[in-house]
Amino acid sequence: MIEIDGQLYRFIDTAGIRKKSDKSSGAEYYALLRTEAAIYRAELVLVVIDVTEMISEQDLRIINLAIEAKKAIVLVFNKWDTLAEKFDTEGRRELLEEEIERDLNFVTWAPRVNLSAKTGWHKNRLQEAMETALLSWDKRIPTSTVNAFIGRLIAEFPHPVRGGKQPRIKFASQVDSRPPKFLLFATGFLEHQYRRFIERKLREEFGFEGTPIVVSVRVQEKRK
Ligand SMILES: Nc1nc2c(ncn2[C@@H]2O[C@H](COP(=O)(O)OP(=O)(O)OP(=O)(O)O)[C@@H](O)[C@H]2O)c(=O)[nH]1
Ligand SMILES: [Mg+2]
Repeated sequence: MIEIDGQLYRFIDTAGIRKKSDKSSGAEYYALLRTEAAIYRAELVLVVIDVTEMISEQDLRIINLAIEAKKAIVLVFNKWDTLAEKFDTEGRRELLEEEIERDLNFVTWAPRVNLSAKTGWHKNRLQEAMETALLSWDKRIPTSTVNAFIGRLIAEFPHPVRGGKQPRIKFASQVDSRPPKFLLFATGFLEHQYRRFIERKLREEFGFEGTPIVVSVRVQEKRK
């Protein structure tokens, strides 16, 4: 239990999962199982990434586990002291930016905190990012607001016509939180691309920084 600014948090520390660990001992397997269990118990996952090494498959695996478990996420880039100009002779800082752009483009919604556990640099920024993510995870948008927004959106960007048919969203509502879940009632099948578009627009409008969101569609066929 750790108190930060009068707010109490329970942290679960997990064993690091290393690329070079001895697979034959099974240690890596059990570490991953325990990490998975910890993720399921948590509300928020702080994924600590070591900036002295390339973003690894393991890092991406942990992020994916957290997304699948539908938890709030903050990406913590640790050991930033090593990226100070006088130490960063090999241009690690620039490479890191490229790696982030290339490998982490599927979690652009997660806040990122650059810090150094060693020197304490920026450690005060962690709580703000955690609170942002948790607030998003908890957020509830009133149905009237969601509906009005979706109404305006589909008026401006209607679903493409397919085979003479054009599915319409008749009603939309946030049906759950932790994380936010939206249900769209449509007159026909909504294409994957269009769903993604709606999801992106919901994020733009309501700012779900730090949380996955779920968008489901229910198709209600017209009565003959
Ligand atoms: N330069 C630098 N080194 C750090 C920083 N944070 C941790 N380290 C070093 O990294 C090494 C690993 O630190 P740990 O705190 O044991 O890391 P961990 O992720 O808990 O490791 P496991 O529990 O074994 O998975 C140690 O040698 C630390 O001194 C940092 O901000 N800067
Ligand atoms: Mg440790």
